[in-house]
Amino acid sequence: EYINGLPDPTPLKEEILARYPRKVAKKRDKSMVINDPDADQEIQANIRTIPGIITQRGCTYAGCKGVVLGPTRDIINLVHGPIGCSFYAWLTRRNQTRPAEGEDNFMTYAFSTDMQDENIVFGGEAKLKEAIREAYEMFAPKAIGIFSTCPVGLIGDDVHSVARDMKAELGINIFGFSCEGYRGVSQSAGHHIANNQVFKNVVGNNDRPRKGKFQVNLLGEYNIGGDTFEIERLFEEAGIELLSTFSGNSTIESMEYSHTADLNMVMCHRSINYIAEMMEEKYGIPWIKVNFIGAESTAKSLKKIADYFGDAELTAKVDAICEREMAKVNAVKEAVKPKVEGKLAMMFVGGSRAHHYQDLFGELGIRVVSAGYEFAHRDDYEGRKVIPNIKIDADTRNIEDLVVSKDEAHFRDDLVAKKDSLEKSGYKFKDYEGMMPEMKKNSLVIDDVNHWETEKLIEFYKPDVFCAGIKEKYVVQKYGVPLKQLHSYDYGGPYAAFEGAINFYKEMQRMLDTKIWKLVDTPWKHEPEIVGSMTIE
Ligand code: CFM
Ligand code: HCA
Repeated sequence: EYINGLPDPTPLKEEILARYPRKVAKKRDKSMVINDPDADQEIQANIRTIPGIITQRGCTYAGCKGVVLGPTRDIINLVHGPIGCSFYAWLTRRNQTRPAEGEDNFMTYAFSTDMQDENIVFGGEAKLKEAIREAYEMFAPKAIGIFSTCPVGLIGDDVHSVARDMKAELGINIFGFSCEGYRGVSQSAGHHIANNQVFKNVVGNNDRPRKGKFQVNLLGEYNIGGDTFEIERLFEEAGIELLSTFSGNSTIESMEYSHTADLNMVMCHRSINYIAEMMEEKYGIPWIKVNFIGAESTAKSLKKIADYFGDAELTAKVDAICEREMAKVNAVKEAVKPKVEGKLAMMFVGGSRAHHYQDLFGELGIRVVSAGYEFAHRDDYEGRKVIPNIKIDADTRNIEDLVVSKDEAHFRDDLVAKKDSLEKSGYKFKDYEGMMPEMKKNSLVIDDVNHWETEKLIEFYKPDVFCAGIKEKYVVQKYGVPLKQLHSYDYGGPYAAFEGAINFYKEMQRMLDTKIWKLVDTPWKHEPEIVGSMTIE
């Protein structure tokens, strides 16, 4: 049965829940929502994955070392732990960088203390100090970050005291992260730890005098497949000075003076909202959400920035850029759209792209039947209300009273109701966009989807394209369904901004306008499936 152009997911959800043990079913039920954008729906998110379930999630170390600090090219990111934690995170994320002639770039290296049994038994601090000295002698970096893996916390090595000692000994900036993999329930805890330490140890260390008229930072953009380069180009043309990106194509110096910005733009809210809020609280820098995935979203985001500054010349430049670029984008879109329109897509990734990429699919008329995040929080899903926020005159405002919707906090309806009068007295409200209010009625939203549910989704919807990561890719493709990696972009990209949209349209045509996937054959299509029974309660 179709409702609103989408198949009714009720039987699918029932089938999935019926196969689980009772307690598991009760839990999963709350993380699977048949969407209704007009209703005030809640979803369960950011909770521990049920043991035994094959999750898509990663660990806290991945969120801290890989995601937030990974793209910093001139900080030596030294991992304190067994070599596997470094090896399996080595150059897998496709975050790109462009150092100027003579500038440091350590991103191609994997720095590790290579912990051995002996260090687990007798402690690894001495080895860590040696590794820091060695890295300093060989590379003379401006800064070193130390990242804790699971055993570090278990044996009690104190990376922070090592960092203090070595900072005193070597005279460079050295800081540690207690980002052991098992902390928290996913990568998300690692983002938070990374944000706190970068804010504490880096931001504000350099009061570089103002250079541009409009100075901004771009937060939560990691230059996967060159996305940041595309956005940087647009800013440059519009006369917006990008001080620092956290952390795609960044330098430590740029982060040190990032507090001199007029405005923070937040692209991936999930991974970096903490720095945005801390900068607002300490330096009075307001932040707005932007989305440069999708041509229309890019134009909208550029206009949002111009609106913020309220400068006629800037607005005119932005308008001209958008008009010129949209003409190019539309020409490709018109060619591709008829070939892919009406197809079905689903996407299960991370904590923001499963939402942002829906704009690109929407532009091509591809229907998103089901989507979800790996580790987002409720606000990333539900956030639909305007969130009141302090602006500029920070010290005359009661910040505590007004900063809402952090993590699990419920929206403050009372403040929303007072929106008009608060605005009159100088508060600025900002849109708090989320996945569910922007998805169609009757689509299926699933948090922390697991391997088995993925298979059920494919059998039920028979999607034309499935978007996820490397762990899902080949299983899905063996079903005869093409999988587009929205993490690494496979070997493609950039997909951000206008040029990125064009690249993505062409990629969708390549993947969807072909019969090749129908030819995929697998043994389980012909041989009977072995159905296991689940009896654990
Ligand atoms: Fe933000 Fe990201 Fe994402 Fe993320 Fe990630 Fe990534 Fe992602 Mo992979 S920071 S939440 S922790 S947009 S690494 S660049 S692709 S899961 S959707
Ligand atoms: C991470 C990084 C990751 C993994 C991608 C994937 C990335 O979570 O540790 O599963 O394909 O984008 O590189 O999200």
